[in-house]
Amino acid sequence: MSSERKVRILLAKAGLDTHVRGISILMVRLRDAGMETIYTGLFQTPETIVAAAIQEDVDFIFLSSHLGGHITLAQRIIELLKENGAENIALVVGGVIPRKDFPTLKALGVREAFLPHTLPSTVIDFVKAQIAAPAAKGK
Ligand code: B12
Repeated sequence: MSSERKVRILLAKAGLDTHVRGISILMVRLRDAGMETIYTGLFQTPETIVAAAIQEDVDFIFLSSHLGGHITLAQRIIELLKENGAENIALVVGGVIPRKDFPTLKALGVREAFLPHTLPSTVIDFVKAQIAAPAAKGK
């Protein structure tokens, strides 16, 4: 990992989904691993998430979704990233994401999706691998 700039990750919850335990644990673990984390708080929209991501100059948006809205949310977030010329920000989704939705999410442009009960260490390894391969990351 470059010592110049820490990787920056925006963690987001959208709509009426208040399942915050996973994202809270993840945020602390990412921080402990030396990454910069920004949390949006609850009840966000794709518009507020993308605006915050651009303003905070993040590398990743981590959308945590537990109530089944992940495909609609991901589609809109990716649309907004494109509209704002911010395709370099990678969208990653986790929470309660069924495996059957992975192909749809990937086709929309989601960088990676994670199944329920994914360990923070798995997510940290993923981010480190993305940083080590900047071409894959699109930056
Ligand atoms: C605890 C819980 C609640 C608590 C939430 C407390 C809180 N403030 O967080 C309460 C009781 C409030 C609740 C309410 C509801 N819940 Co609830 N809840 C759960 C439960 C049992 C556990 C979630 C949890 O905290 N897990 C522990 C954390 C640590 O794990 P995690 O969230 O999976 O996160 C880890 C990973 O997934 C990953 N991760 C998480 N997010 C992300 C994001 C990214 C980008 C990445 C990379 C990784 C990642 O990292 C985390 C750390 O390892 C789940 C069932 C389950 N087993 O998941 C149902 C569940 C999510 N709930 C469900 C439902 C339906 C509801 C209610 C609608 C019930 C109702 N009728 O009122 C409400 C909705 C409330 C709302 N507005 O959001 C359903 C959702 C169904 C679906 N998606 O199809 C589930 C799946 C239960 C079920 N089997 O039906 N719930």
